[in-house]
Amino acid sequence: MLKNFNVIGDDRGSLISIESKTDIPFEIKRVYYIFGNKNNIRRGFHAHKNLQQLLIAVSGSCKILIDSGKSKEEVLLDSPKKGLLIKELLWREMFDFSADCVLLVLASEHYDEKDYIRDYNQFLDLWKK
Ligand code: T46
Repeated sequence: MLKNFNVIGDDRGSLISIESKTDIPFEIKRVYYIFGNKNNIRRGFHAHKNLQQLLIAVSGSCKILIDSGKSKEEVLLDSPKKGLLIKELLWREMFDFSADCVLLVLASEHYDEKDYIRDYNQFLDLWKK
């Protein structure tokens, strides 16, 4: 789900504030950011069992493929004013990173490799149950 954030602007510039439970539906337990990606690389290729995340291209742009197991959608993140909320059990791939892209991620849980579903067929099987 794409969200547009309110910009608090004045003659010095702009500021966006994101608060847990108010602007996003979870408590933020972890923050990470992805940057300096090589040309034409694609990242992700997994789903999460429980994790919810909000992705924001705070600089530059990238595209995100969201696959629900039944349909696929491509989302362009090209503004710090936009955030993509990715709930659990959605396959994601990130690609077309601009050289200046900094992809900020706010996450609902601490890092846990056991929460990852990295096998696409296993992901599809979950939706068949
Ligand atoms: C996601 C997309 C949007 C950590 O040690 N701590 C962390 O918090 C994260 C996110 C990663 N790592 C380690 C695990 C790997 O050895 O960093 C390495 C790269 O992670 P990964 O290959 O999973 O990165 P991406 O870009 O494919 O996926 C990341 C997140 O892992 C994932 O949750 O939804 O960004």
